[in-house]
Amino acid sequence: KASLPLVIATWHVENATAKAMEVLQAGGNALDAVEQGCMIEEADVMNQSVGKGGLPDREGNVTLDACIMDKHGNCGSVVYLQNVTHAVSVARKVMEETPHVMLAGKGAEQYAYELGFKKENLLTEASKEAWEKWKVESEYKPIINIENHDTIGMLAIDKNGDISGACTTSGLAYKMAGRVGDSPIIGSGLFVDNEIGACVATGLGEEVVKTVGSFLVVELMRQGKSPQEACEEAINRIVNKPKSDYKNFQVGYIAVNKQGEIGSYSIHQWFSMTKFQDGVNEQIQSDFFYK
Ligand code: SD4
Repeated sequence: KASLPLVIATWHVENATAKAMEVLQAGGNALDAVEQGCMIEEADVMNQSVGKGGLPDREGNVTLDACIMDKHGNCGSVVYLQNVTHAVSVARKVMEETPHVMLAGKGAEQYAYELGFKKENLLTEASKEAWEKWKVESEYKPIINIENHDTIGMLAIDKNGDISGACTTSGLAYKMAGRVGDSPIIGSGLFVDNEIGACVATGLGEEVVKTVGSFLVVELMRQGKSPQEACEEAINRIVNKPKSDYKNFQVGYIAVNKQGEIGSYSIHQWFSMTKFQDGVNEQIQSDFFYK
């Protein structure tokens, strides 16, 4: 039996998994752990794909997508949230304090201010400069593994064996204004079923949405596949589509099951997962499809 608690996250985010583990070690539950873990990346201005410092859309707006899901199957999400760093915390409030699952744009922002979240300019000088440079050619194409760490998706199992997950992102750099990705869409960017396991996605959100990727991975685990097999099958669904353009985009999944077994798989090389278990906080390179 796997040793608990356990935290896994997309990409190379050891500070975030360390925070989550600290919460778990202090007796916190998996929900608190994933929220606080994700907040580390949201506040990190060096991470240009999450929260403050995120790369803007093609008109210069930084817009955030995030969601969270607990052991009871409750979920909350925010889409197209502007001027508030901790999108994952607003998503948690949507889950816990409102009769709704999803708040978008101005309404989500207004709700955040009512809760006492601070209004902040999320476009840092570095991200503004990158955008201005991009504008010269304004060529839009998905960039594979644009950074070594990216959207953060995190899954945790606490010492009681209960699972929660969260996901937060500024979405694709230079997306069209108004674009929403997979990350705040329950079942696509994230899915948690405390009986079975959980999955979170990263990469080109459009492709994840089209295959309802995270729900698919959890359902495959329900049918008996290991987390690794389930992630591989979900990637296969994308790359095996007739006319799939998979050579030009990345998608990666990480998953955990109720037994604490983990898996990860991506289309292209250099996707990684960070795992914190038994006192070891390590980056694990993911196996991948396109060799
Ligand atoms: C999106 N899935 O908005 C996110 C972006 C991402 O690695 O994960 N990038 O489509």
